[in-house]
Amino acid sequence: PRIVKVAAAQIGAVHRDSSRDSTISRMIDLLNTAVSKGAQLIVFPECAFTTFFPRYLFSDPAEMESYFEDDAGGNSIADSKNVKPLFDKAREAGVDIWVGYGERTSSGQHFNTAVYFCGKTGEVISKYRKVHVPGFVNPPFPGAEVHLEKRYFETGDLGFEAFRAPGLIPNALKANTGEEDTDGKGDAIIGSLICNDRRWPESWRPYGLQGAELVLVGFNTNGKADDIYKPRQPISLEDAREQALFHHRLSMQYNSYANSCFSISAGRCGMDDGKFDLIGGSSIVDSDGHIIAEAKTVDDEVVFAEIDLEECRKGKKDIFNFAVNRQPQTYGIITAQ
Ligand code: CDT
Repeated sequence: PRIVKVAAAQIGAVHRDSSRDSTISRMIDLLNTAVSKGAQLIVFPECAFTTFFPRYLFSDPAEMESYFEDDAGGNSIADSKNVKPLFDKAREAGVDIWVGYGERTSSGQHFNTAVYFCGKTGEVISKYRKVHVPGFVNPPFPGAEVHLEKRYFETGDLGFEAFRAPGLIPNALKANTGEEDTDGKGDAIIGSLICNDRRWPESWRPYGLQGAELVLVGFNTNGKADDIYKPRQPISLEDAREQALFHHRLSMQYNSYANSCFSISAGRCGMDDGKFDLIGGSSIVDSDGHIIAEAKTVDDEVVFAEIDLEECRKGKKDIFNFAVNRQPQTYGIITAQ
């Protein structure tokens, strides 16, 4: 067996005027709780340090910029004074963390980004920039409270590059065949996705093709339908949440199954500013598509599981043995422009 102890650190309501410091201190509490359960890897949500700001149309550009972290590449996010205490804690505890944030590059570009930070080496070892940026550039009518991610983020330009996490768990499985990987790199093969990406099979398959055993996802998903997506028949808040949770689970479960990988999803949830409802449902899903642990609240909560990456072998060697069963010569339409 290749056992690894993992956690999703779900974060409840964070308001427009919540300070970074108060959110970071909640995240450190979550990290400590996860560590006390034995977690080696802790996944935090998308845009974890602030409220989900793309829902606002800012009249003051300085306020918009205040939600971003400056990131010149390399390890800089871990050294950024706004958020350093979280990375320092991870380093101190020797645990790996994955966390999403609004990234402002040195050339002034803005991305919806996540990094994987290795607690043992104290380094950011992977960065991912959200590819499927949903929503609008402009509100469809004045005053519409809609998702404005396309206004604030560029399309991610780093592709779907799987990576190895040094020291997390040895003996990765080879992409395609599920055989032992003897290239000497050894460690678990991991991929990153951010929120809306999880709904697209096209985001998962590149990781599956690289042999991913674990896909990490941060999300902010509305329970209440945005104005523009209002259902024809008004539905209750409870029903709206249930529908949103259904599609979240469907995406995590099917794509974990179809790529024979485990997945961990961590959500920002709860009622932001008393009116923006975000679903919980942070989860750990096995490589057969079963939910093995799921959040019970819409508040700060650690979802924990001990998983055996060896289980990925089953699908990778059998029905989803890509080398044997895929027919890529027939899939051209998927990448045609
Ligand atoms: N954060 C994020 O990507 N949320 C989207 C909502 C899309 S509604 C325009 C999601 O897919 O959950």
